[in-house]
Amino acid sequence: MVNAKNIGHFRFTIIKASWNAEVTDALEQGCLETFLENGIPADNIRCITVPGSWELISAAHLAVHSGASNAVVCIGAVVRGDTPHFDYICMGVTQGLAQLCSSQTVPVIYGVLTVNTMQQALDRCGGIHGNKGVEAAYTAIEMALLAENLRRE
Ligand code: RBF
Repeated sequence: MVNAKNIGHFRFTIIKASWNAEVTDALEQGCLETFLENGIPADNIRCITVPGSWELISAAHLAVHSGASNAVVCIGAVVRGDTPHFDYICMGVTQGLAQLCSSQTVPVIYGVLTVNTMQQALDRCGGIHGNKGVEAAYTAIEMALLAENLRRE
């Protein structure tokens, strides 16, 4: 649990890619439950689905510029295949989200698994390595608090 004052006024957007849905559904669930457990009302959490991780970039851009969120969490799972697509998608998504982070003031949280095997993804969405969606939610809360505190100074 977050040891912080009232954070019930925060609004969050979770954007989930549908590719490898077995993984991303579990990440989204972990993220959503963590927000709820920490006192964020369900009405303050917007869940959006996009086709693949590549589309996280434009959806995050739209979400940030809608001005309705204290932080935006991007959730995806890119699993290495037989072609160089993995490298291009990982690089594109990472650079696209990094560029979005540095060009505006709403925190954008990177909840994208980039793994060599499906087992590695399953281990990180509720398996032996925890659920990275839960970690993404805590990161979003921490960054939303930071942004709010800095704005008040
Ligand atoms: N999207 C993912 O989120 N994870 C993947 O592992 C993934 N692998 C892909 C592999 C190939 C060969 C292609 C063409 C697309 C893949 N995508 C994946 C989808 C991609 O993020 C995007 O939705 C599409 O390329 C349409 O812009």
